[in-house]
Amino acid sequence: MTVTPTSRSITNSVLSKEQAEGAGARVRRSIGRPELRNHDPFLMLDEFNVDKNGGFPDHPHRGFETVTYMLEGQFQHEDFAGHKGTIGPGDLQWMTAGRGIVHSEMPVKSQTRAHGLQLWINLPREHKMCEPQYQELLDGQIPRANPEEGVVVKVIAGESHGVKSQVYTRTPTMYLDFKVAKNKTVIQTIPKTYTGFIYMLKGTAFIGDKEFEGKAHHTLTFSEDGAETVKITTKDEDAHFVFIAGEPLKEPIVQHGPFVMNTTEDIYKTFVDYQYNQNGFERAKNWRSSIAG
Ligand code: FJE
Ligand code: FE
Repeated sequence: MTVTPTSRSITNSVLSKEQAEGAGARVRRSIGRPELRNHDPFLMLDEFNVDKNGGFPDHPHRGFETVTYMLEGQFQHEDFAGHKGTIGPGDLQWMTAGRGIVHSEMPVKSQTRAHGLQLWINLPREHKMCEPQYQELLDGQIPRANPEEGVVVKVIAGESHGVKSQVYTRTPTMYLDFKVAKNKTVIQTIPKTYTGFIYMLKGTAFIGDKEFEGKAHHTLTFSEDGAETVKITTKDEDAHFVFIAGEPLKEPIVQHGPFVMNTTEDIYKTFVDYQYNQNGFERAKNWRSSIAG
């Protein structure tokens, strides 16, 4: 007989060092780095730090979602359909690229530093070519769970301690931002079949029954043993981390930079569509953002 443990444990811990990305931006890559490739359904997680000279000028996406969560500073975005805005501290942009988005993501120039997280979530085959959609929430519109004094969970997607997010996830996903004071224990439930990880932003947390130590800028991946909770303890330091989990798609992944499809044939079609401004890229013709100059 096999016994299901009560808490998931940690199977891997990887440090993300800063690297150059985009145009003069710096990122700490979590999921997507060589040791953490394709953590199905997640493709990439970057902790980005951009000063006023950097950013991510005009570029396309197809076949997945980008979730941008600001921690400090302001980011502006503009796409080829004229959708634009500014994301400030604590705000969220959940962008379903679907069949195609071309956009620019740049810090607001008067700011000294823009700091945040961008997660790439793969889309299941039947949603890869869906109409693009934005779900945008200001900090104050994101619900909080407060299971005990000193523990605050922002529920970006999914559910924590009875508090549910209204974000629609085509790929079932949990995205929780935890701020935990020292000397606390929190139990977070997680569906049996989900894969998941914690990315540490600040301080130290101890995860699972064996209290695996997690420190800032480390990704800690969960065991896939069917346990339905994750036990998290703090000791002599406060901790800030994100808890991200989702249902694996178990589909073939063919990725070429910002295009993620199921087959090489569909990637080839995507290059043709992008080059000839068709099948979702119509508005890319002669478009240039006004913010990336
Ligand atoms: C990129 C394709 C991309 N990490 N973190 C290729 F889409 C990107 C890209 C980003 C990005 C954007 C933000 Cl706002 C935050 C990010 C990659 O836009 F950098 C490359 N090279
Ligand atoms: Fe982008």
